[in-house]
Amino acid sequence: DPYAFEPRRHPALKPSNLKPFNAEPPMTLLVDSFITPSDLFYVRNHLPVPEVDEKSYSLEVSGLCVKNSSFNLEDLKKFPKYSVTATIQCAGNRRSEMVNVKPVKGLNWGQAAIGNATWSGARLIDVLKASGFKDNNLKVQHIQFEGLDTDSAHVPYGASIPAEKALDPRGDVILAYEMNGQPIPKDHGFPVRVIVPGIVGARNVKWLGRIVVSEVESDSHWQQNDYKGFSPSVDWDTVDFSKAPAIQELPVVSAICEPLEGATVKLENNKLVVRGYAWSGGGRRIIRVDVTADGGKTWHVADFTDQNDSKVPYHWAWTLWKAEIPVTQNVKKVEIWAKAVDSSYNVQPERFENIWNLRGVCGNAYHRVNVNIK
Ligand code: MTE
Ligand code: MO
Repeated sequence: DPYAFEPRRHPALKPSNLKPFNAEPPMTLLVDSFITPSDLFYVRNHLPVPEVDEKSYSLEVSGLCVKNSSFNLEDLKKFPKYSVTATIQCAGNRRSEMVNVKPVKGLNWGQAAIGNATWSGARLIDVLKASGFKDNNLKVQHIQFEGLDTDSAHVPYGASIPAEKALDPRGDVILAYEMNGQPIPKDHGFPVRVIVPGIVGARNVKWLGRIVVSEVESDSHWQQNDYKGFSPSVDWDTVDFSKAPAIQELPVVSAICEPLEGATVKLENNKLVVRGYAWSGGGRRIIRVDVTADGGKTWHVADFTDQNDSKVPYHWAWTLWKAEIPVTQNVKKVEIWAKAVDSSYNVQPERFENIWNLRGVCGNAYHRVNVNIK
């Protein structure tokens, strides 16, 4: 059984699939802490969890401008240890809302295929330099990653990121061996995973086995024929995956975590208390979250309850927010909407209709939640 090495999972995680395992935490637990506890962090596995022995673990580096090198865990721990607090989101987060427009192919994620953790490890650039890398060859365009998890034909999970992200001294790409101060849990890539802050979850390769410095993108299925966006009019008969770029930075997103859809809520001083998260890819900071409970006639600016230092150039972590919305006395039902604005003034689109795509990725329309007022 290829699934013989699956770890134990927190009972609060709600699976959308068991083999491979995919699950997300409840929304109210998600919004409770700026740092998502590791055992509540969503899990997205495409393949069985590989059994990796940390004593025999070895990371291979090869390709352009490097000499073939390998590093065991002790070697990686000798590099300066670097920590980064970064949010990781699956491209399919919120797919279940897009499905209301038209069916799509993909796991039916709610709004919790996202989490924020502190990751620690060696900088990718330090490991490349130790392999003889000198960044003076403009042929180097992509850094490819391979996982130790493989399909039944022994093909590993793989992905790549552009060289300019990988080599940016402020890009904070790390080969992490810790998550929230502990060895990375099995489900999240034990013993080593690459963390690519600001970039879609799919490129944050877990159980990292190989790094290839290259002129070209990874030829992996997940780089070439998945994790790409298309026009709402493209269907499975007309889709041409070679025509769309692979998703890297994700668009601005937010979600209401409290109250939940369909909940009956009590007002506090005639106000409705709404809490949620907001995040944008590429290190773009969240500058505002607007919330309405009257279809957009009046918008209320949410308070940020948790956000990293606003002076740093890149904002890899999410922002948690809270809004208190006055509701007129006799109103019995309201629909709450939330939308975030990032530091490039990108705003979420209003509706899923016009961003629908056949794989159900980048679902970032306004989040809408219906509640009954007690
Ligand atoms: N890395 C490997 N080796 N195998 C995988 O299946 N899934 C990717 C990425 N890295 C995956 C992987 C996807 S699609 C996502 S969204 C994130 O890991 C999920 O990370 P998590 O399970 O730690 O939340
Ligand atoms: Mo994903």
